Amino acid sequence: MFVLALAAACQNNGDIGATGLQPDGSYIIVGTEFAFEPETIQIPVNEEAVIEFRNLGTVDHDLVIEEFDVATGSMRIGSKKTVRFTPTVLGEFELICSIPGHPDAGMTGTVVVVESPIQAVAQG
Ligand SMILES: [Cu+2]
Repeated sequence: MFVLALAAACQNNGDIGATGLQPDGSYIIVGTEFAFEPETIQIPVNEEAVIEFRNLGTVDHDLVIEEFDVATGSMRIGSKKTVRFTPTVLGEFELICSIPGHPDAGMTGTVVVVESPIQAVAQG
């Protein structure tokens, strides 16, 4: 049972490409109705974080991390945008799609700022 579930999860991951931490140290976050993939990312403190947000949904979405003044603005279907910021505090911070109704529908996530260096976690 567990193996089957894992295989299904990897297959889904393949459909939208590899999200989360990339080999170059940047991150990819995908937005759909109504969720972020991955829902949680870990980034090292005092290092520039580079996050590419891709809207792979069927309506407009955005990505906002209020704590770090990050906001992509409303993003059209199929578009992507890269944001950069340097966190200087440790902790867990909310990441949301600020379009009305979307956070309540589940478009929220968490940015965890940790001591660097962090270990790459295998995806999928
Ligand atoms: Cu949204």
